[in-house]
Amino acid sequence: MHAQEAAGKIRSMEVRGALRIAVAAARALEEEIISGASADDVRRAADVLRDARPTAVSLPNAVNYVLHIVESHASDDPAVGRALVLGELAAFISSLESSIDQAAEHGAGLVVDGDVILTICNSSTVVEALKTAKRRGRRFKVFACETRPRWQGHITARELSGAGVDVTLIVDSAAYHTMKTKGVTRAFVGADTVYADGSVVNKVGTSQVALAAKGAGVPVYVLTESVKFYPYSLHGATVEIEERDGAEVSDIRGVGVFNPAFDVTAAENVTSLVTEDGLCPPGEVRARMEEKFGWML
Ligand code: RUB
Repeated sequence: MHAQEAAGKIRSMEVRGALRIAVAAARALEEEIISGASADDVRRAADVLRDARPTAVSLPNAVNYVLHIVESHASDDPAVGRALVLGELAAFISSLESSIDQAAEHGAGLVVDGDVILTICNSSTVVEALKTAKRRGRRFKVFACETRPRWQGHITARELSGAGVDVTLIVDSAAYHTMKTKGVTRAFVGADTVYADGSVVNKVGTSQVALAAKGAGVPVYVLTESVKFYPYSLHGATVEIEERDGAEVSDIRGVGVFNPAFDVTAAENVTSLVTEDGLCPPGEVRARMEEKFGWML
């Protein structure tokens, strides 16, 4: 899939979820390079992809890393440079793809028999972790928030049910009540962007789930690959919170709609992040970010 087409699919949310959009963008740039695009063409394609959605930094991080690979071979002999770029790009894409399995593996390791896990939205990392735990023979239940207005929780419920996981849908506003009355033992959520202070941007409603979890004494785990770390947040930058069309929520004439797609969960409401490298308490994010993203800063 070329860059324009990939950007269109990311924009329309046919391809969605922070990790998937990062992989789709990297693959699209790989495709451009394979078809002989010049460095300028690749830069233009990168701009189009980067702008497809604003909140998940996995997208610009992946795009910028591909450009970094391209730039670092700019002075090589063209044929040699191209082969090296494609080799490094393939390794990068495969590391992105394996980071989800590794993060999911660590997430699955947290699941014990008798767990009741609440989740929101559709995080491929969370779903993969729960499927892995199921394959390992763990006995647990899942409550999935529907995730208005685009119902990504239904995708989660379908995927988990298809893997034989005991999953129950709840309306988003039932999260606290469910924690209090159904013995929820932990919340698993995904991430679109992770800030240096350990706070996390994810699907709108995640911060309410985390606040409810705090009130109910339920630990909150954020399953995230480190490609979602936002290195510029080390200097205080934040990402734009995507606001989507009000028509996704309501068509009542004369009534305005505010439809933010993401929110920020404070670090103090996160028990731990779980990355491809294992558990990462919010207080350790800054050090991990500096270590992983030195090339960008
Ligand atoms: C998806 C969403 C997911 C994260 C993590 O939002 O908020 O929780 O992207 O997903 P949208 P993953 O549906 O608006 O893209 O773990 O798959 O990267």
